[in-house]
Amino acid sequence: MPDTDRRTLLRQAGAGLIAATGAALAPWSSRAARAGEAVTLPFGNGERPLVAYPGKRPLLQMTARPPQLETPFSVFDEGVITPNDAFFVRYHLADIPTVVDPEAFRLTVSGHVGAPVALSLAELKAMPASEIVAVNQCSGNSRGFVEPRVAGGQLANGAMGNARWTGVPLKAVLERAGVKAGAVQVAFEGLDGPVLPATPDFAKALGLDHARDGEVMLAWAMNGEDLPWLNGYPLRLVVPGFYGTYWVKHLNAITVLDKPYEGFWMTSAYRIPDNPCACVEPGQAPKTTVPINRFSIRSFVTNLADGAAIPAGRTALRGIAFDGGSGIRAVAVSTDDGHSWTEAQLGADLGRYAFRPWTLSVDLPAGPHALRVRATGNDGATQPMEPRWNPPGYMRNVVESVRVQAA
Ligand SMILES: Nc1nc2c(c(=O)[nH]1)N[C@H]1C(S)=C(S)[C@@H](COP(=O)(O)O)O[C@H]1N2
Ligand SMILES: [Mo]
Repeated sequence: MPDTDRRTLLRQAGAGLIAATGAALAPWSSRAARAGEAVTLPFGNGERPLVAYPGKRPLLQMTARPPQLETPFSVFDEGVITPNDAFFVRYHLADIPTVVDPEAFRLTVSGHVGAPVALSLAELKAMPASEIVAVNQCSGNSRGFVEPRVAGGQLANGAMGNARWTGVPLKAVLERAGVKAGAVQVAFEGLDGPVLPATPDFAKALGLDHARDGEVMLAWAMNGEDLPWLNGYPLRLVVPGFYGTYWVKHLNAITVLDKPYEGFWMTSAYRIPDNPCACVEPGQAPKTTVPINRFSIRSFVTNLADGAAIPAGRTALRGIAFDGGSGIRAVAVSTDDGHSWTEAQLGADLGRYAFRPWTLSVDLPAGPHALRVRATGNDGATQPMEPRWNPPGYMRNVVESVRVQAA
């Protein structure tokens, strides 16, 4: 797209977010233009104001500093791609960048490399591009439903989204600097930082083989447009199938390491029990932990909300499913508490990291019903009927159930 068209588009869409000669996030005052309404999520302390940030439609605000916004669940019924203006926002540190000059921006690749490089956006965009449709999901998505309750952001199911990412494979960028023998990991840092110097800066690391798998990418575009500011403008890491914590936003520094990265966000935070279910008895602490990694498999009904009143009879159900990259083999629905399951029809396949849409018509006589949905991956993994529990409330993937009243 010619630059002038892009600017016009961004001006129309982004409420003045991107200036013609550079880019800046609108000041706080105009940022928090309230949409005025509030939503109550179905758990204790679930009241959330709907707030419209620059480039975003009104989203459920979990915190304002830093902005943490959840996608209203009805958005997932609008289409299999999550629109940029509805995509969730997660930050750890309040000092988020508010100005980026796309001409002056550099991505550095240094550490255990032959020759450190500093690449401009133009240089990155001149490399052979890659594209992938992939789900980004926060480790703590759905944490608000965890019983017994756990500490952390109390999210419903809207800390996920499915987008088409355009960028350059990390592998190609690492080759530009030349990874030296003995390298074991690659660490990633963005432009945001802590407000207090004592707070550890946000940084994540991947194993070298993973970093060079050709799928992990540095993305500058999301659904055909520049990354929204709050989703990491001008560049972010995309780690298909892995939890969002690795998808470092405003990415500006890559460091190749000859020993494992020791930073707080790898060695203390974002860790799961080191066992096949990533779970422990409620209230217990795991003996050993490992860094969180691939998504657990999930599925949802998107066209009926819990508590909906519907006409009795034939009812069309719609929804989505996804996993950590094996791809969805089947989705099934039960209307009898899991005794019997009817296989749904799978929709368009946008790739093994994308939301997979599904549809099914069911007969619902007058009365109350619980609609349960369960996906199975190509790797044979499926969803449990009972929720797993771990202290940080990560990786929830219990079979969801939607209660409806047919009349
Ligand atoms: N620079 C930076 N990148 C970050 C984070 C952050 O705090 N700072 N949070 C991570 C986490 S935990 C998640 S879930 C995703 C969320 O991506 P989104 O805000 O684009 O939805 O960003 C990741 N990348
Ligand atoms: Mo996250």
